[in-house]
Amino acid sequence: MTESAPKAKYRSDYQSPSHFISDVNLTFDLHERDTHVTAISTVKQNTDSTTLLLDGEGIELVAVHIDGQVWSDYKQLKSGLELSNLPAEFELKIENKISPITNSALEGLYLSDGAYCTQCEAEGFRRITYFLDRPDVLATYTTKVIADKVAFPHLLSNGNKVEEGEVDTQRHYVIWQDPHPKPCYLFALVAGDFDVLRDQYTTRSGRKVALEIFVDKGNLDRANHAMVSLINSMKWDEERFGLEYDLDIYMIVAVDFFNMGAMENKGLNVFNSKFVLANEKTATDTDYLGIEAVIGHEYFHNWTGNRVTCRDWFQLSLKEGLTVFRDQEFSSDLGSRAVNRINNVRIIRGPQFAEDASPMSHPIRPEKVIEMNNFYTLTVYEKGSEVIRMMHTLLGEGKFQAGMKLYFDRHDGTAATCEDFVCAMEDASGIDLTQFRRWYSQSGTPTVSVKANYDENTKTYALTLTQRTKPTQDQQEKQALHIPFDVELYDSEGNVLELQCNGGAVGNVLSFTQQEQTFVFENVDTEPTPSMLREFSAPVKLEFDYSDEQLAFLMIHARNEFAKWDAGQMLLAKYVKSNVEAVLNQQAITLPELVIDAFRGVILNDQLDPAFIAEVLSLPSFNEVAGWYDIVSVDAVCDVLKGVKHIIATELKDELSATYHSLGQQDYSVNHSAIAKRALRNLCLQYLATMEEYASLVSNQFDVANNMTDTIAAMVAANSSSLPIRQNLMDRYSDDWSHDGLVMDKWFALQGSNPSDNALENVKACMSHTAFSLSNPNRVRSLIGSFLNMNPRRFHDKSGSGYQFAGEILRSLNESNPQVASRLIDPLLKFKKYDAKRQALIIVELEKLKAMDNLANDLYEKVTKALDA
Ligand code: B3K
Ligand code: ZN
Repeated sequence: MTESAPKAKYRSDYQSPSHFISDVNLTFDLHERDTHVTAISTVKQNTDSTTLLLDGEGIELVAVHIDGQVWSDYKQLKSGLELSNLPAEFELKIENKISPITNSALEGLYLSDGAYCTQCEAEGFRRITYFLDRPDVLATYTTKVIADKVAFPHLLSNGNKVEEGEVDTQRHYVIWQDPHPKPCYLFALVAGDFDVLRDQYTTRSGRKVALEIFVDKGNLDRANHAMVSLINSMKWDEERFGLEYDLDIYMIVAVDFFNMGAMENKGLNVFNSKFVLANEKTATDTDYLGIEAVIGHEYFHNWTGNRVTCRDWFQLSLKEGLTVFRDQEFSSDLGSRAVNRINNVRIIRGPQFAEDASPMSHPIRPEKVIEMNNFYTLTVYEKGSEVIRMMHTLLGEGKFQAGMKLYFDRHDGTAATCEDFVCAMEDASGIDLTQFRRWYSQSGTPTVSVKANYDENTKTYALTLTQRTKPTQDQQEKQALHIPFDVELYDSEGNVLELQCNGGAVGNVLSFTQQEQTFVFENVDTEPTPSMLREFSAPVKLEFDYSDEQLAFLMIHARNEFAKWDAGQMLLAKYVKSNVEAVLNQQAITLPELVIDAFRGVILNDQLDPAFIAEVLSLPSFNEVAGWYDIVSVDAVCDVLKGVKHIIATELKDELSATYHSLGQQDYSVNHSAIAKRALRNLCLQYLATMEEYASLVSNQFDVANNMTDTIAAMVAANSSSLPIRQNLMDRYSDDWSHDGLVMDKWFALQGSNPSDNALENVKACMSHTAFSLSNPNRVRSLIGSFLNMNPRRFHDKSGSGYQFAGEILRSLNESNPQVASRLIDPLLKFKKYDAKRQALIIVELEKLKAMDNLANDLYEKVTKALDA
């Protein structure tokens, strides 16, 4: 373990900074090993302290000047620089050196395939220079970048370009000025040799904005979709939120080495190339939709995150939850609302619920943090977005937008808190959100159990709701939450009943605020079928004893697609659970005719969107199913998911095959209807591939595919059904694409999730593939991440070989890139979900990590939480 244990920070300890910095003048003289940074800041005392503690990590101090004079009254500490006896206002000049080429953690200034780039959120700026690296210190930035002319023709930073010129015959410079005050986490610098895709956008009020997307040389033909998505985002934010862009230029740079998806630096987004580059040969429909969502997300941060930022990092969900909500709405307005909602709900019900139940469980606004990078979580982002969505449901679009407007009126240009946001929503709407605020402070997943009672004499239908949140590791006591509970009642003909309570009509969204609460609906002539938690109106687990007939009924009659899908999922869940029991008792896996017929009805319904049908026919993932159990029987669940898939395939063979053949398309285009057809056709292929007789359909699709979506669908089918042609398809793909890491990521992911016995040896062998590198986060996530997260059978092999492999990789990444290591470790933290033997094997690996003398804070925080549990 580390010599002195890392210290946690608490939300309750927030204090405003001792000093503010109003503007910064930065100069970067770029050299691989020896970049010289000069930072001249205007500093003003904010408290009575004459001491200023600047953050700094891994940097070499060269000189300190105050008001032009050499300053020697300072101490260099492990985590920064302490300046003492300072005047009330002064100009601070710091000179220091950094070494981008040895920066493998990809935080601060580093090299990505020869191009300089930065990543400062959350606390990376302190690896660039000594600074008040906290989001409530907002300054205007002027940045001069100097580098070799030939190797780095493009020198970029935030804001507008104000000057450029030559330093000498070899080196040139550019000066950028960002007029908008920002925290240092939004600072960015890029220097490299790129191809540039250019366009222009004119905002609603007439501002002309230059749009530039920088990609590696030769990749220009893969940048169009990103540009279209950017323009769509700018337009959508004006139309739906009334928000316009505020600079004359918007730049996006795609880099291959990046720890996450993208970063919203003011005016200069840096993106993982995965979320920029796409053409039909290299990218799937899912990639295209991912690009649209991430381009939108980063663009929307310009207002929710940049113009109004976070006071401290505990408030992260203020910008992330809200911006995820905005990007989900963007994708839903542009594409299929139902399909988007389904996919977002799958994330909550699968990995987010799992996080809520894990040793890392935390509220969307955490109380205690050791390493901030560990809190860019599904809880803060996705559950955070659900919390915003619940407010939207309670207020309605009109009042919600009034709340947004008030929020910007009050907080534009400042650093705000989650409380500020809720206050704005409350003040603009007049709706009391006092109890609702508990969603910000309470962790864990509530379960809502419902009991129904129909009284024929009084013609009333009563729903009694109880809510309970299990204790979580971080919080034992749980309180009742304000849950918007959206409900509809159907008569036996499938007509929707108007809801009436206490003699008057009521809306569909019930405010469920107590531990137990009964809602009595009047004038209900016959016993109705309830459709509940419609649109997943709150991030909770629903328990209700539906009969198979009621669920099949809702799959047909529910008015909205999400409710139909959800009924289908509940029906599947019942039979996944009962079959797990059966398998554990050595009985056969079965599905009743009613279930088969219900799904047959959906596949044959030509009124439904094919993309939606594909969602209805998709089984829950292993990880989602695992969440239904305290201790999960890995092999039984895998057997059941495979068995149920096979039964549906054999029973619906004719319908699946006919649908497959009816949905072929000559040309490839990326629009909702074309994507929807491919989605359903490829879903049919996945089912058909479970039957030997259809192996040739898979290889034929691979042979004739004119786009990556169809190619990958064939490979996924061959991989998951372990078809004999699998190896041949894998080899041909690798022959075509070994030169392109991004395209090879799909191949690596298939290797990682390969269900066959020798998957682990193959994964190890793949680490020597020319396209693989442990220093590239995308490669690591594709190959190793998919083995840990998407290959339950092999990762949880009883021998412990999967866990040992994970341990080895984690020990290596702990040194080179702790952030990537910390993401990868998550499945190991959940060891309590497995049997005693597996638990013991995982604990061995966690203990080995804990014993390392250079364990990074990122892993320290997670490993100790898991072992303390
Ligand atoms: N704000 C960044 C995430 C930064 C992660 C730091 N470890 C991307 C985003 O959410 O848009
Ligand atoms: Zn974000």
